[in-house]
This record gives sequence, structure tokens and C-alpha cells, in this order.
Amino acid sequence: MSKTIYILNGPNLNLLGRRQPEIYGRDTLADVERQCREVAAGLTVDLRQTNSEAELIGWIHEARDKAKGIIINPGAFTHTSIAILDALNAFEGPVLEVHVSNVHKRESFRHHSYVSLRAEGVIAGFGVDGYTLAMRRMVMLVK
Ligand code: CA2
Repeated sequence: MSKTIYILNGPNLNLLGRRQPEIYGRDTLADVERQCREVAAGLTVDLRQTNSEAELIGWIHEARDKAKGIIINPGAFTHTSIAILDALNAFEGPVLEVHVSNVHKRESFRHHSYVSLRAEGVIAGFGVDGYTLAMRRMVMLVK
């Protein structure tokens, strides 16, 4: 299998760096992709974003054959989607969950994550640095 890590992003995260910088900071997903490649230690980074739950589930299925690990920020689907949890449960490699904001400091509906039932680790509230921290951890988990 290839040494690819999927970094999957859910709805509205295409706006990262472009709206609400007080919550989400000023870096874009393109910046995140570049930063993750810098710490990838020989792994290939494949970063994607979609606003569609079905597309996100399709990518998780695809990862079964094409990726060694998944770093996922499912956006608001974190708090709603049993379907994404089911798809992740069918993936055999490590899964790390990232949230740019500290979801536990925000509205109570953001406090529960279905994805956390599957994730090996969760990072929240470190801004976009959470992605590179997760990538460093992923290098350790798959090497
Ligand atoms: O903190 C995170 O990373 C979240 O996954 C972001 C989701 C939110 O629904 C989760 O509760 C926590 C929202 C993504 C929206 O992203 C934006 C980025 C910039 C500007 C506006 C929205």
C-alpha cells in the first residue's frame, strides 16, 4: 500500500483563512497542506475538502485501499454523522480527529463527537497547528 495520509475536511472548511479569523485564524487549507507536507517525513499528503457528506464518506471508503491513515476534520458532521463514524469504522488504519477551534469552549451541541468514538486521538483548539501536530503523530503511528 502507498504511504499516503488522507487529510479530509468537511463542510465550510474551504472558508478557512477567509472568514471569522477570530475563531479559525488566517491560514487557508492550502497553507495547511504545505505545513503538513513539511512534517510528513516521507509520507505523501493528500488533503481534500468537501461540503458533501456523501463525498466525504466516499473518500473514507477509498482510503481503505489508498491510504495508511486518515486525519479528519469533519466540520459540523462531527456532531451529527453516524454515517461518517460507520465509514471510519470500516477503515483499518489510524484515524486522528482535528478541530481548529476548541469545540468544548463553544456551544454544547459541539461538545459531542461521533468521530471521537473511532479516533485514536483528538486535537481541538490549537488553531491550524492542530493539523501539523496530528501529522507528526501520524508519522509515529504508521512508521
Ligand atoms: O473547529 C473546527 O475545526 C470545527 O470542526 C469547524 C466546524 C464546526 O462546525 C465544528 O463544530 C468545529 C465549522 C467549519 C467552518 O469553518 C469555517 C472556517 C472559516 C470561516 C467560517 C467557517
